[in-house]
Amino acid sequence: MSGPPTPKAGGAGAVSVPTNAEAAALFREVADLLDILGEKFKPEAYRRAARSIESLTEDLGKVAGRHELRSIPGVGDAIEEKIRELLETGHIAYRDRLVREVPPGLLEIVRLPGLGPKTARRFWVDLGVEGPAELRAAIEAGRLDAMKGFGPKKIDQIRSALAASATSGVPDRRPIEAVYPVAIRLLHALRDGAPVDQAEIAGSFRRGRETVGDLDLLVTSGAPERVFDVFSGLAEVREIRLRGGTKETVILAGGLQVDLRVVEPEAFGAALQYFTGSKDHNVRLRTLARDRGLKINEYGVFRGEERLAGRTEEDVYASLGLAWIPPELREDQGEIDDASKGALPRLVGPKDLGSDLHLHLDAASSPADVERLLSDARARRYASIAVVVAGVASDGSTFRIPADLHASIERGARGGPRIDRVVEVGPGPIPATLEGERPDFWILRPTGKGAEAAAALPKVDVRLVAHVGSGDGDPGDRLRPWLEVARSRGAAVEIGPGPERLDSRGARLARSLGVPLALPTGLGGGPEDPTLPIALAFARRAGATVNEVANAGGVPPKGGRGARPRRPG
Ligand code: DGT
Ligand code: CA
Ligand code: CA
Repeated sequence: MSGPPTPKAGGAGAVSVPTNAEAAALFREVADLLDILGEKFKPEAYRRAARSIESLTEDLGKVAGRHELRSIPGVGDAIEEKIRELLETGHIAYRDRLVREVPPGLLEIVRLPGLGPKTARRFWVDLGVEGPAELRAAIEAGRLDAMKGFGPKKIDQIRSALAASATSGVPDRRPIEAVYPVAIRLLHALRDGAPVDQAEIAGSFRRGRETVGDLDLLVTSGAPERVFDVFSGLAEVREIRLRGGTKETVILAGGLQVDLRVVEPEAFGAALQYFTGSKDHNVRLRTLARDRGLKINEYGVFRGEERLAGRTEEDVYASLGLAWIPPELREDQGEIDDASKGALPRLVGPKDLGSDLHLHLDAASSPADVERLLSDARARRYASIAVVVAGVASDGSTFRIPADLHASIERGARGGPRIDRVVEVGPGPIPATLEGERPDFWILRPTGKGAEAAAALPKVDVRLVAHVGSGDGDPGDRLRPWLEVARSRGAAVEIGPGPERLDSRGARLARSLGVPLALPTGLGGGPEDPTLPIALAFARRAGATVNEVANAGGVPPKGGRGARPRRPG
């Protein structure tokens, strides 16, 4: 999605050696630039070289070291020289010159879905268009209508591609929970329907980052072509962007880009490590390797020619003297130091969850839904679940679940788990309509009033502060008062996906203030429900251990005042 990476100079005047992927991206960029400049055969030559470089199963530097660059398909004198220049200096002067000849906006146009360099050239030459904004203006002025090859449908496509890319200056990123269902479907489609042995999702998705730019899938297979055929034939896939020997890039119906790479089993762990990133984490790892006289890349960890590790991630980290680092921590925030000292936290995991503190039913829910929650909870061996039976809505009005649901909750849980009944209130006095409620515990949610109003809430047993979002930007000032309320009440704060929960930054702040986290469990949601996996990812990114999660690690305390004498069976 972002442009070709520019190799950065490493520390102490050293040139950071570009990866094969970086080199290929640069040559592909050269091809695009030449196309825009109207060159005839050269662009295809550079693209061919880029494809070959991408399909190499070893480092370009290694091939160069053996003086065998010319054996790479598509690499002749001119390209060999540029590869050497790139490896030695981190730059290709020819590429830099071409960049100066072409208006930068044209490369942005090239990167829009459905558009290529030849089309960008036509906009430039025929219409004088030099960037996305001018292209948008040209479309609105009807100047494309007269151009050959641009029917109304094509023009509409370009218009929406422009609109999608224009929402902000930064590349289009999506909330991870929005990407989760399709990511899981793609993974399972590969595991079940393609000749793959191992298959994993890498990249920011695996790190549980709040937003995802594109998806990175990794598989091992003896038949890459068949894997690509299966993959690009999936219903979710709208178009194939690029297919090489070991990599395919597709665009999904919703516009999301997915990179699928086939790697050797001996290198699967190294590739998984490399493509999980983050880039900053990888850069630090490379430095550490170099300090130890080793080299790490997407094929393994090497001493000279000898591969010390590559098959599993554990081996890769171990060969550098490190404990395996959970992907959620790989952001270069001190985790490599911790791993070298054996000081990584034992992060909370899915098996640690033991109860649910916050389930909602609504007017459309039926007793069968209550049953489904219970049977899911049983399958997960939860000790209890909590259902909101009444409360104050975000608009200040009060609600109560229908009588038949009440009845089924009363009847429910014969064979466990316990059902806690919960009432949600805002800060301030309890509304008259809810005064008679005697729930097992209370949830506090902000309802327009500030956190200071919580002082007026009677001393009821508030066990959770929920429906508080991190919002955009620095969550600190807005969150702190609510977290103080949670702490003073002995309540946990809910984290997880969506605007009404804390993300990993909010979770980190909560931890730093000693406020326990509560994870929504997504009971009843099915295998594609992102709620629990993403909540866990955020908790783990925040460094949370099992002791810091209110609904993890053993049986939760029984309901407070008003608890009925009912036990799990
Ligand atoms: P995203 O897609 O923007 O949400 O973030 P990531 O982290 O998934 O980044 P992406 O998809 O560009 O690449 C996946 C990982 O692969 C990244 O975290 C580190 C590694 N990687 C990919 N391309 C490069 C590269 O050109 N240089 C370096 N050093 N690492 C790379
Ligand atoms: Ca990615
Ligand atoms: Ca990617």
